[in-house]
Amino acid sequence: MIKKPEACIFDLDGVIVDTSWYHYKAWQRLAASLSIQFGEEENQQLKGLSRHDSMHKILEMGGRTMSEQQIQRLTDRKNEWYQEYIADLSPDNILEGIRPFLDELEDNDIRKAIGSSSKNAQQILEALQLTHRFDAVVDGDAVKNAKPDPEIFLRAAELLGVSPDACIVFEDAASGVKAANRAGMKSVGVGDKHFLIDADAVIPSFKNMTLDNILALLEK
Ligand code: B16
Ligand code: MG
Repeated sequence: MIKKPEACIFDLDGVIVDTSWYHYKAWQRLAASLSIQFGEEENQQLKGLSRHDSMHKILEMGGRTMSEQQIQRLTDRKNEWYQEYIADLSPDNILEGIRPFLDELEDNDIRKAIGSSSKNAQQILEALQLTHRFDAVVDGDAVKNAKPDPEIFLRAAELLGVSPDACIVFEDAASGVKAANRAGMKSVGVGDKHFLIDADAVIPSFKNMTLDNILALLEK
């Protein structure tokens, strides 16, 4: 069997917590205000991108251009709506299987980090009461380049003091899988295989998932 990793790096939105739905709803509301068509397919292309890059992508989809000042105003509005949607976030929103998997990593002395493009990541981890479970948190405020750039994951490995090839990344976004692959880490997609074709392995969720299950999938 493939060697146990020294560290696991988790994406936040869509892997640890179900907030990706609220990102979707807030972007859809913004796109509607601009009369730009925005559904599930379009949303997949946004996952993992920074707020600013997501806004650019939506404008591109609508064949529109705007000044940076207008873009700033719109992304601020989107974030206000998103903040309203996640105001009641609690540990109940942690996705199924995450807690036992974190326990298993701790039992095996495997380090854990968050690698998220979100500037709301720290606040979300606090609301979930999960901050103390991670040895490092790298979020959208900590880096210059968001996913698909590998900076977020490389910074996490550096903070953990672990070599990139000894890390497994868990990601629900194609852009995040790309970032993990570019960082020279193993990538495990979480969700629909159809959108995660570049991942080394894909799991539907963490429900009933153990480290051995994942290592076996990575070996194939
Ligand atoms: P914010 P992740 C990403 O988080 C989301 O997938 C993406 O939809 C969002 O636009 C991005 O964070 C920025 O989030 O507006 O909160 O700064 O999946 O990398 O944890
Ligand atoms: Mg995500």
